[in-house]
Amino acid sequence: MPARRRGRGGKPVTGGHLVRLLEERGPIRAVGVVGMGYVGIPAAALFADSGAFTTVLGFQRDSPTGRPKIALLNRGESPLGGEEPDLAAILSRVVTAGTFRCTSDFSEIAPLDAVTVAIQTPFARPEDLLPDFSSLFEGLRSVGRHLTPGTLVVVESTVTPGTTGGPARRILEEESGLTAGEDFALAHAPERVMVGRLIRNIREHDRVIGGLDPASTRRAVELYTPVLAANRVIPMTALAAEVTKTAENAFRDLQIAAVNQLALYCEAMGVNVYEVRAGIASLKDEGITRAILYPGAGVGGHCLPKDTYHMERGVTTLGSELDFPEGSESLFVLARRINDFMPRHMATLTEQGLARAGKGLRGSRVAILGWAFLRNSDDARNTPSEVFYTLVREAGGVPAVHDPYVRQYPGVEISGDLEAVVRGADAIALFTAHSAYTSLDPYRLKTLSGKDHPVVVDGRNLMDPDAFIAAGFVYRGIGRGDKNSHPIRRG
Ligand code: SAJ
Repeated sequence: MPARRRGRGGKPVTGGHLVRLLEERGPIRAVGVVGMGYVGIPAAALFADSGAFTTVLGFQRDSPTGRPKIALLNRGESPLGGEEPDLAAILSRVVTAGTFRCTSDFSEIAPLDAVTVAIQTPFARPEDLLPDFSSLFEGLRSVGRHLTPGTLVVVESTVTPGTTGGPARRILEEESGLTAGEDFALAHAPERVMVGRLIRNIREHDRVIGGLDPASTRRAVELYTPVLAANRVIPMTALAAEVTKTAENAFRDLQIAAVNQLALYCEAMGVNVYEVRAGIASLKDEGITRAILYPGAGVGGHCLPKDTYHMERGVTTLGSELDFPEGSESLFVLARRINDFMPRHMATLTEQGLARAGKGLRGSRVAILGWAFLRNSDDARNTPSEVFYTLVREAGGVPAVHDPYVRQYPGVEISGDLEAVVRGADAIALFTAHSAYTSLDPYRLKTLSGKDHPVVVDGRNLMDPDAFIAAGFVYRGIGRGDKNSHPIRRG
């Protein structure tokens, strides 16, 4: 391990050395972004397009999947799927202007003034809820190997609280022989982008920026200010920024769990949760809000299912003397359990509906409408539909999946032909609120099913219960306690 930098007399250099180094460097001019994914690409494009920086380099590993990405980006084209407003135009502009270039040569980090790291941190194995930081740490090692005094390093990935000042700092120091907060600046600026609005989110969301020390925070604020449109930079410590990011998603997950539990209660009490929801939402005044969200078939995506566990792991590893009700489970973990229960509840509703039609799941064909975790998206990460699909198969049912956007998924056949998927179905379960499902014709679906009393289970409140009941369906809906015990009509 390279010897740590030492000052006169051999003592480790401490104090305002970093401030002097940053002053000597002057304003940030050359920026690097490590990780050309859905976070790094728009970030690099906006840095390059801001007019504040002369050079922006995108760093991508030279791998079978990385190489084509580099070529595309250097042609000013986006390798990202789906609609991303403004991204293609900005990329083309900055490549033509020569302010952005993509490379796999990490030695080009050495002359840069700032380097951000935007590498995803998925679950290693969802069941053990431990993040896989291997790619992020490999990226940090590449940065550390070429890090020079006075450079700013920013971690944008969502990480367990304590990562920036802990393992990330250690890797950078070990690889460079430099000291964070003395020889280089280190900060965490969590990404807050959503697929489909990457450019808008970076420009318009307030930006939480947390440095290991005040000088690092100030330097990171200098880096991001030029790309923020009207919004604010919110400076804090790196640890506070890590907690902010994981908690903001834990809170959203909690809000969804609260209304999901209310939906289960309304089913049990014979009430329509959507009427109750509208009633609750009507109470608003200065400073009074219920922020009640929507119940549904489950919570998927790349953020909410994991960020609660990042926060909980932060408390476990960093928390000293946590004072909490004896033997009580974390509210946030319970929220995760409730949200993860919803696709199971969908299976129960399906079984109940089939029983009303004198059938069971075994041998029944179950059409699943929607595989994406979000409406009108092709993103299927951690989709609740997969939990339901597995339950149906384990019960001896035959699932058939339709999605208008998702074309492929490991081990699952997904069709874009709705009528083919519904044909012969004993039950139809709606999981994703795609626009394609907002005007389904009950009589057409019943004809396609070929059944006297097919079952329909509405996981996203898209269907009119009375219309489907009138057509002869057995109806079940999340939160529809007012309809779930309806008499069966001839249709
Ligand atoms: N969901 C519900 N009920 C709701 C809202 C969402 O069941 O009322 C479900 C969705 O169906 C989906 C899951 O939750 O399966 C996640 O939906 P989401 O709207 O939270 O979308 P995400 O996962 O892309 O969340 C992102 C997050 N943004 C970032 O991490 C930068 C989250 O912090 C944002 O609040 C959210 O976008 C947003 O508000 O758009």
